[in-house]
Amino acid sequence: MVGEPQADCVFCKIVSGDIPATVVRETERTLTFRDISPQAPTHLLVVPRTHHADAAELAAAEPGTAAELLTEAGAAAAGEGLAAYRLIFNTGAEAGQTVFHAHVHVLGGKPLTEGLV
Ligand code: IU
Repeated sequence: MVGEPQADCVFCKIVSGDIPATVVRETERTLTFRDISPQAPTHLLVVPRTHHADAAELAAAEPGTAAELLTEAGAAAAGEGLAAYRLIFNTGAEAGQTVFHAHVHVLGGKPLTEGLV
């Protein structure tokens, strides 16, 4: 069923607690944790508790949860003391998506003015 946990999904396992993660925020619908391989001094991931392959699929199925990824990203950035930050939704393998459970990267803590990629 749409949104159901997937046995082979690492983020579903983080949501269920089967795989540990450093969780910084949680809501009824989302979890925010530190990326295991940080690309900036602050690198967080905000994920829905439900399983959807990418952000567009999440938005189609659960627009309220998709919006909450953004409010949680902002709240998490504020919690990290970030005045400026970048949000990234990699969508599709050719765009660099490696985990096919919707997520937004929250990156900050260093200048990010050198371009998008
Ligand atoms: P991507 O947008 O699918 O490329 O991002 C996946 C991210 O998930 C990537 O930055 C990984 O470092 C991160 N990650 C993680 O934090 N914990 C894990 O157990 C695994 C991946 I697997």
